[in-house]
Amino acid sequence: MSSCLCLLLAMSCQNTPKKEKEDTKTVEVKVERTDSLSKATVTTKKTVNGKVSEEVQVIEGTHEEVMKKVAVLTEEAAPEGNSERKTVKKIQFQLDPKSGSSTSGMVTLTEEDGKVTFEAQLSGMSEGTHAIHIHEQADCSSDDGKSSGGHWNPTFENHGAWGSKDGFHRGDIGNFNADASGNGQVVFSTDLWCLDCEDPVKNILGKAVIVHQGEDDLVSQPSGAAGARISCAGIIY
Ligand SMILES: [Cu+2]
Ligand SMILES: [Zn+2]
Repeated sequence: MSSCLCLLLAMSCQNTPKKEKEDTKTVEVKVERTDSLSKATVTTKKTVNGKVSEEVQVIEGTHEEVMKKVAVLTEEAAPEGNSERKTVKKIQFQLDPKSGSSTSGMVTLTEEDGKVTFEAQLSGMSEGTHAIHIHEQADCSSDDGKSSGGHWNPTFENHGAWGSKDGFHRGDIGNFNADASGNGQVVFSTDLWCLDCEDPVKNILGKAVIVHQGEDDLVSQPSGAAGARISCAGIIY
């Protein structure tokens, strides 16, 4: 398994604008995580009187060690309370074929300004409509993808169309189309999710993305009768 799992945090701050030109500082942290080791690339970009400078630091070690050092460096570069912080989180991972299919793809999740955007590029499907959901667990170990559990449903509602008055699972993304070449794209945005936050009703980290062979009828309980699970990925970094 070689999926690129990265987290990107960007923070920018502006110094008190006494001067004519605004001084800005941006700290960008990219964390790549593998089973044993993590690597963080911390890029600090400064603009002083219109002059831009950039510094890059690379930290390697266990995930905990790396995240500790990242927190220290970030605080040094853009002290909390003394700078405007804006955090952009980005996680990218690969979808792997399941149930004997050859459906794979790339998912990019970005959180910015309280909104999570989900983007997936998929290939190797039959032409037509397919369902895509967030399921309960980041476990794609079984051949049929069922190790990922049922639909993620932290609010204990019925399965349904996203936003339905009659209820819907927070994992009910819905349907998308694959073209004649078997390629498809999903772009979805919501403020009901977050990446790695404290709210269990919003946090999709540790859950799974599942693509189905069939269409979600948006009515059948508990999961829209969408058929076999043909692709799976854990939302982890
Ligand atoms: Cu599903
Ligand atoms: Zn559902």
